[in-house]
Amino acid sequence: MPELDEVLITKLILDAFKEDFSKSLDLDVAIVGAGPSGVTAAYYLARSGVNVAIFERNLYVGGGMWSGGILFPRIVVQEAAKQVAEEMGVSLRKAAEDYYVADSVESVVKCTMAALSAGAKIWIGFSVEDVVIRPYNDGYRVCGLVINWSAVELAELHVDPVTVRSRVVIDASGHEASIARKLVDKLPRAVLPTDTGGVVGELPMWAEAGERAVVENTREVYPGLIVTGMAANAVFGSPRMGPIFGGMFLSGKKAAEEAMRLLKKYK
Ligand code: 48F
Repeated sequence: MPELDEVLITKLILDAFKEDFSKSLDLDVAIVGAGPSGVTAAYYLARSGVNVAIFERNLYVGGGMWSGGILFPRIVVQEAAKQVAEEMGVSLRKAAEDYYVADSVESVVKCTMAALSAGAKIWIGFSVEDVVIRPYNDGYRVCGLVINWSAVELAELHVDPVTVRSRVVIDASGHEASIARKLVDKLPRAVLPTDTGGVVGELPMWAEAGERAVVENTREVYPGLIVTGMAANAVFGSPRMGPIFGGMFLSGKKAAEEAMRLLKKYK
């Protein structure tokens, strides 16, 4: 066996990263966050042949799905979302009328694998710190992401970020709704279709209402920007729902459908 060459290993990593990452610089759809809603959206988009990538701040995917409820690694999925979960390969066990239970670790792995196998790209360790805008009608349209290494963000170093172009952006950043918030903070004239015109913030727990709302709230909230998952409920001021995940899967699927519709509009 030849001696292993550390410098060659380094070069192979650099070359492969450059080749693959270059393909994510000009996207149809860029998704912020690899939680259940973002990964589900990526799966349905990639399955339809859309060039889609997720940018995830953590070094791992899955967002809040790993931990089930209070670290008991099981999640609950209701009947309405059974088909979506199973399409991504998640095994569901009927636990009560209309309620199914799944292993949270298996759920993260299967949903992620479904998205990757369909052709989505997932970039970990990247923080999305801003969006790109261009004039559109009387205001602007979101048409890309401004990204930096999460390590740079954590170290609070002054390092200029880089840019990804994207015809549509999906904010799947969870409870933070970090992208919608950034937009209204930076563009005081940006009015979202909410009661306050801004990000309202999520309400306390009410599973039934939260699960219903998360699907209804999944939509374009500013030209080129769709919200999904808990980000959608945070934007519209709807309740949280705890460790029931059907709404996240259904919201991710709806975000993909909305993005497909917008891709016809934003050529
Ligand atoms: O929080 P998260 O899992 O969002 P979700 O898809 O699902 C919510 C559920 O997990 C659960 C719940 C329902 O059952 O209430 O909480 O709505 O995943 C959001 C991901 O986005 C990443 C974050 O690290 C997490 O993995 N994220 C947030 N802001 C950024 C980001 C950012 N600015 N840049 C990159 N990633």
